[in-house]
Amino acid sequence: MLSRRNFLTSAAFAGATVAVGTLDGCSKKSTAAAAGSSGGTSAKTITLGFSQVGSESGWRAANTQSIKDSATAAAITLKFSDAEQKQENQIQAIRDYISQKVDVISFSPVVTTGWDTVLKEAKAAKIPVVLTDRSVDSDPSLFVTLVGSDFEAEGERAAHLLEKVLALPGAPKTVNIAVLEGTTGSAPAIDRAKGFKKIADASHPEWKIVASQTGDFTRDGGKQVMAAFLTAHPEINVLFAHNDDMGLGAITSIEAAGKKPGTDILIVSIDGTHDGFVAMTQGKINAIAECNPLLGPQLMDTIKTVLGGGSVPAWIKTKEGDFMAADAAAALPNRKY
Ligand code: GYE
Repeated sequence: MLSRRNFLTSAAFAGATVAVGTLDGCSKKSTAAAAGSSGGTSAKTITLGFSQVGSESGWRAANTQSIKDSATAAAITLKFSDAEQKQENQIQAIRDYISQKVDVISFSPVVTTGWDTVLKEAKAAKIPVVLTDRSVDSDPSLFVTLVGSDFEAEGERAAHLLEKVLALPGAPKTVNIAVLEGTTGSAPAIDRAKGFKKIADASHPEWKIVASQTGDFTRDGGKQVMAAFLTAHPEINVLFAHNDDMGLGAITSIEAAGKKPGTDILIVSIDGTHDGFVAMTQGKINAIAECNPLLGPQLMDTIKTVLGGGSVPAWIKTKEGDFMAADAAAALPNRKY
C-alpha cells in the first residue's frame, strides 16, 4: 500500500505551515506571527487535533497512552477523539478540528481509501496533516508525512518467523495455515497479507492457506472466526494472526476445541503486546513480529518540526524486533507495552 519508499520533503506544506504557528521560542519572526491579534509576545502553544482509530486492541491502548503522554511532555494541547473504528466518525472529527482552527491535525486512518475530500478541506484551511500508524491511498501532497511502521515488512518478518518455528523439532511437514486478517481495507491488513504472501509464494509451495478471514483486530473477532475455522477446517495446524489480540482470542477457541495452542496449532502474530508476550512464555504463541505503538514522542517531534517550517521525510519509520517464544521470558520484564 505504501509505495512511497523514497524520502521526500514536506515542501508542499512549508508555505502553509510557517504561517500557521511556531514552537516555544523557536523563531522570533514566527512567534510574533503566531501571537497574532492578541499582540502577546509569548510563544503560542500548539493545538493538535488527533483522531484515533478506536480502542480495538492492546496495541491501540498503548498507542493512545503514548500520544497523550508525549503531548503533555511536549507542552502540546491535545484534542483527542476515538472513532470507534468508523471512518465517518474520523471524517467528522477532522472537520470539527478544521472548524476549531487547530494548528495541526493527526490521525490514524481506519482504512486506506476515501480521504481525499476531507484532506483537501484541511489543505484549503492551511492546516497540515501528519498521519500516524496507518497510511492512506491519497495524493501524497495532501499530507505531510507518515509516522509509523512498515506493515509489508512486518508480514514478511512474520513469514520468516514461521519458517523458524517450522524448523523446530516436532513441527509438521504439511502446513495448513489459517489467517486472521485485520480490519478489511486497513493498511496493516492489506500490507501484512501482502508481505506474508510474498515470502510464501516465493519460497514455500508446501504452505497452504486453507482459511483467511477478518477478525477486525479484536480479541472477540479472533475468537469467533477461529471457532468457525476449526469446525470447517480441522486440518489447520498453523495460525497467522495479523495482531496479538486476534491470536489471543483464537487461543480460547483452540483450547475449547480440545487442541493445544502452540503445539497442535502453531501461532505467529504481530504487535508484541504484554499479553502476547505472556502467551509466548506459556508456549501458546510461538513467535511475534513486533509492531511498536509508542509513536507519541516521534509524532510530537515531527509536529514541532513541521510547524517550525522544517522539512521531514515522507515516511518516518519505526524500528522493530522479532521474538521467538524461547526469547519471551527474558524479554518480558523490559517490555514497555
Ligand atoms: O497491529 C493492531 C491494531 O494499525 C498497527 O492496529 C496498527 C494495528 C495493530 O488494532 O493491533
